[in-house]
Amino acid sequence: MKIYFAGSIRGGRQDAALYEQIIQYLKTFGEVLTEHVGDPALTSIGDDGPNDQFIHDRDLEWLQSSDVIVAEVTAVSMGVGYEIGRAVEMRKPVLCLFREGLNVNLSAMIAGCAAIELIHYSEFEQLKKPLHKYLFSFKASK
Ligand code: 6IA
Repeated sequence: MKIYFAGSIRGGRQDAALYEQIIQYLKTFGEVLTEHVGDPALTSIGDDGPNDQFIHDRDLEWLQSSDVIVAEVTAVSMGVGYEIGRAVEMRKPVLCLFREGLNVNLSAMIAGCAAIELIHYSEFEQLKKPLHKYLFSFKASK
């Protein structure tokens, strides 16, 4: 199973360590195509590598080739929202993860989309069980 993990880069790197934890857990279910999203060395400047068109086109190819998209949506990110929208258009299964209690409101365009599965949680350990349930049932249905 190919998993596309989406998390904020230029939107802010405050959750980078959490992304890394989630990615390591996701790797027990399949191949994570976007491991760099959890790289603590990747800053919100995010322009120390290939140009933006290269990043966009390569990421969309990965998105197209993935079986499932898991997006951490607590940190507001234009790129993550864009990836989710494109994935929904591609009719890919999309699972969003949102942390509660941080005085952040989730966009209605994510919370209100019937095609998106949403998990509310407050810390990583709490996430394991529902993530396992979602990915395991998904894997079994393939
Ligand atoms: O708007 P944002 O930058 O927060 O968007 C983050 C999302 O877009 C992530 O889920 C990534 O999949 C994708 N994305 C945005 N910027 C990059 C990027 N930057 N590299 C890979 N994916 C990206 C350059 C990194 C640098 C080491 C060359």
